[in-house]
Amino acid sequence: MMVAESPERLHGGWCIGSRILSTSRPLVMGILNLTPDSFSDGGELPHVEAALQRAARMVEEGAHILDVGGESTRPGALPVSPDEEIRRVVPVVKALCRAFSLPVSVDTRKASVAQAAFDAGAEIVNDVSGFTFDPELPRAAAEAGAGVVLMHMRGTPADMGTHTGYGDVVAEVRQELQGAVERALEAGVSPEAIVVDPGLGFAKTHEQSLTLLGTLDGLTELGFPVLVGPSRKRFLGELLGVPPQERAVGTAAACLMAYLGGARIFRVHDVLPTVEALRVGMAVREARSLPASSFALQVG
Ligand code: HH2
Repeated sequence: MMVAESPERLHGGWCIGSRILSTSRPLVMGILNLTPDSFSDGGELPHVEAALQRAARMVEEGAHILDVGGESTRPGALPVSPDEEIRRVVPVVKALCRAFSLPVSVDTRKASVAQAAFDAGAEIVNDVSGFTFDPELPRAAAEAGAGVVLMHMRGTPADMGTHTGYGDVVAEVRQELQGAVERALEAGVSPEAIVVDPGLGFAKTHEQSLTLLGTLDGLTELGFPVLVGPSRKRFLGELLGVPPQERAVGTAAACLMAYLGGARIFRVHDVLPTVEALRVGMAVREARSLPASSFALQVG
């Protein structure tokens, strides 16, 4: 099935249950990893109170969405049982929904975990497998009316490093994301609920991640808002020669480049630097669209 028209252009936003998040301005998704083994922040949020404190700071810094994860997807991470993932995620989702009014997303590949998170108040499912891992997940998302992030990956976190053989990485990622979109639509997910993500670092070499970051028009053509997740990733570490906790500036730069290339949602650990970079990007875009005379008036 071809997507003839862009839901983003038609509706100007991302429909999540009963709300619409406008994508006319960039949206920042703050990462809350409730895992002992995430690549950059594993073990930092061992209890609900720590997650609430981190979330409060993210909200203050300008986050629009909070993304809660209970299973690391770093290369070689050990799989987590659904029960353990639910045990990690659900109390935090409940507490976040009580404390804040912004939408909470659950980063999971599993229908049972997503369902438990929806029951606890989550409104988005962020699936790094692009609806390839659990055949029950698309229907669970459709029935909940959830927003859906479909990320591109090949293989699993355990073996994705061996799946980087692309001819044309942009064309192939676009085509495989189109397949993910079709799985979502067939299960009854509304087109306006869908966001696509190139999956930076997932079955991608450093060069492939950079190519995707610089060629996002290949994905915006699909007609859905594009999310990117460069945060603290290894391709930035390779470039900058710094450890994960020192990659916030590189992350903000990557997000700004992606924003100028058409991405609209940015999944990050360090909210403030990315919010500030995006504000500069927005101001430059707005200034460019002003008539020359009004610019002269402003500076004169
Ligand atoms: N990256 C990670 C996890 N989830 N979701 C989307 N949509 N896009 C991404 O790029 C993405 C994602 C990996 O980062 P992180 O959560 O920091 O690490 P870990 O998987 O080790 O918990």
